[in-house]
Amino acid sequence: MRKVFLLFIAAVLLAACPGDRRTDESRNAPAQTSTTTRNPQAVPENSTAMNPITPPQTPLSSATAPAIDVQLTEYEIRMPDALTAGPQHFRIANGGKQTHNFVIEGPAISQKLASDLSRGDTTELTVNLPAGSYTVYCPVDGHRGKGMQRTLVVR
Ligand SMILES: [Cu+2]
Repeated sequence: MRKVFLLFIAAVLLAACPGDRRTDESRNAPAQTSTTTRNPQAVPENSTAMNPITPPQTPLSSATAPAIDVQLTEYEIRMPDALTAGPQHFRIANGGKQTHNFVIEGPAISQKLASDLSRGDTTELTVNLPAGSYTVYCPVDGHRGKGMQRTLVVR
């Protein structure tokens, strides 16, 4: 019986002492782990994730945003009436049945697609447009006189 009591007391003492140490350790441990886990996970990963994302977005948006859709049909050219001066990127699609082309003539430039667009074809043309009034038309056959001509104002 005495051995049992001694073991019981010893067990209580052992349990009490580590219990105090555990509380001391637990007070220090969570504070260290929380600060150490927050620093490497939250701050550097977010900062490194933000850095590579933002630089590609700027050149992509600046290169994609100015794209101007142009639709060529019988016998009409659908595109904006006014544009901002500077380099403009046209995405020209032949949405009609016949072959078409795209000419833009202005104070300083005259551009034409190197080859005609067959039905369903799409091509892209980048032109640096100074401010002024431009004429856009289709030079194929008599398309220009049938309606494939319009005025473009660049400011
Ligand atoms: Cu045409």
